Amino acid sequence: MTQPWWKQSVVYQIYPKSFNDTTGNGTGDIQGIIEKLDYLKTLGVDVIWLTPIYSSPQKDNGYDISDYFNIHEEYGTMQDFERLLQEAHDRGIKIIMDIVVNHTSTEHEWFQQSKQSKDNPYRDYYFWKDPIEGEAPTNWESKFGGNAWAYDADTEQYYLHLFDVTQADLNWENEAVRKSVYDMMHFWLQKGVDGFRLDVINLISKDQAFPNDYEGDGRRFYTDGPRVHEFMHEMNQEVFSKYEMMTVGEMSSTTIDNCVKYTHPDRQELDMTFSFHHLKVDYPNGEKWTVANFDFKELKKVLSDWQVGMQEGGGWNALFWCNHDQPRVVSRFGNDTVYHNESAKMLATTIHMMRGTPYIYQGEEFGMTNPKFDTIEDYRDVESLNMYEILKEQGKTETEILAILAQKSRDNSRTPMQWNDGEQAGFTADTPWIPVARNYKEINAEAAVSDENSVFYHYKKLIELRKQYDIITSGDYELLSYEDDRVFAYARHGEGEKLLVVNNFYGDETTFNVPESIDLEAFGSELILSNYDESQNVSRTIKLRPYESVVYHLT
Ligand code: TEU
Repeated sequence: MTQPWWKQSVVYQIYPKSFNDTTGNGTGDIQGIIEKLDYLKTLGVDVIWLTPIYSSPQKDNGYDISDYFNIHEEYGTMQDFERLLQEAHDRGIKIIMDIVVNHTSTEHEWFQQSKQSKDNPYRDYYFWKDPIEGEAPTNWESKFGGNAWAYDADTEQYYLHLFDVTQADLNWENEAVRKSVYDMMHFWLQKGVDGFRLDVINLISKDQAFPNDYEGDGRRFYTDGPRVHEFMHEMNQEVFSKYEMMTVGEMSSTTIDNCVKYTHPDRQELDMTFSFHHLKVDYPNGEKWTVANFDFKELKKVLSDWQVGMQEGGGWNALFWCNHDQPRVVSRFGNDTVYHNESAKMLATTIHMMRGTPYIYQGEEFGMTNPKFDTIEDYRDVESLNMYEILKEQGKTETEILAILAQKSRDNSRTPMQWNDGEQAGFTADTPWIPVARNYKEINAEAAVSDENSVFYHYKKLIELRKQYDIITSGDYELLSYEDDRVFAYARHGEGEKLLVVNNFYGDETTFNVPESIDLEAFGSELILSNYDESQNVSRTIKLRPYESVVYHLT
């Protein structure tokens, strides 16, 4: 069966601010991306996802957009962007843009107009509400801490901001807002971009009664909200359906049912979704801001529920461990010291062999780690800095807070790309906007590219395998090892063939018994991937060394 191209693709996420600085101002830029396209070509990725490069006051590193039609100065010009697109296309690499339309920066012209007066034509581009008994209209909480409504003294009303106070939520009930957004989307598609990643797109439809939430933080009144599928279908019809493109929606606190709806081809909404439940297995009782080990069984269960649920419903997953909001996976679910290479490769195999489209976040391909910052001075992220204050107010000590941030901060993934072992890891000639992680002399792209056993070549191999074995895209997923305390094993079932994927998630030796339901005698088998020099061929009992990971193709 021929698959849409985006099902057989691997996407590479670039966070431009931390990728490669060519001007020496400490911040990455578009020219810096162009310089590294050959590196990405060597890795073999099909698509680049660029996080926001539009004009922005950078309160939330570009997720606060003040002008959707221009490039943020520090990153370069529209000509630079057009060259990047051309150079990428010349190498057979596609580019998708990050579309942030749940909110704009409060410096956006629409908001500047909107706050002028109650009867300004742009007033209804945002949500403005009167105070209730002198207080905010609802008790909803901002995702970055505090109440989600901000008071404007001039017009004596509150506006809604689910994120930072400078990120005002757009009113999607207003047709003019929707029309403006679709026009902007056409602008970028007509330039030739190949698709969109849509930021928190499942939050755009709010319950218009704006109820107080006495059981939670308000999210149930806007997550996968009342009109969201209608809006997504409209967006598809007005925009996506007119181009050969891919779309991936970022879904905050969503459900399998909703993601099936977003991505089932018959419904014509989106191609695939990011969901985050597998990255909450180190949030005990849902609490992110604690130091905690991850719950391994829960990790297997959540990933497997999403694999099976989306498969049965006819939807499609985006597969990922890392992005610019998450800690580095080798520090989180692997071992970033003694078994750095083994565990980074094992984690890569675990996610890439599942059903869906894999995403690699810059630096993940050679095992970048959390930086282990030990002073608040090193942090830059608005969420981390807000939480620092909030945790302090809650009575936590400086040491406790720093330990929490070292594990949970979004800055863990935002430190500069470690290109080589030179000054500032080759990222910049000046002082980087955020410090480089201290381990750059050992962990860097140049070292990885010059070592054929590196994590880099493991990722390259995973991308090649996807092109060679259709079953990686099309096979049905089945979890084989829920009860096992160390092993995450699963099968992919195709017609007359199978993949058997067996991963030891811990630093001790262990064995795995392949369940009788897999009739090993009926198949020939080939070891197609391993993270050790010599791994055994398949047998009923598979012996595994620390973090060992093997993939067998049964035919
Ligand atoms: O993130 C949305 C989101 O809900 C998160 O992953 C967020 O970082 C988390 O809730 C914080 O605890 C997207 C972007 O990826 C993120 O960088 C932006 O800050 C956010 O939207 C607002 O645009």
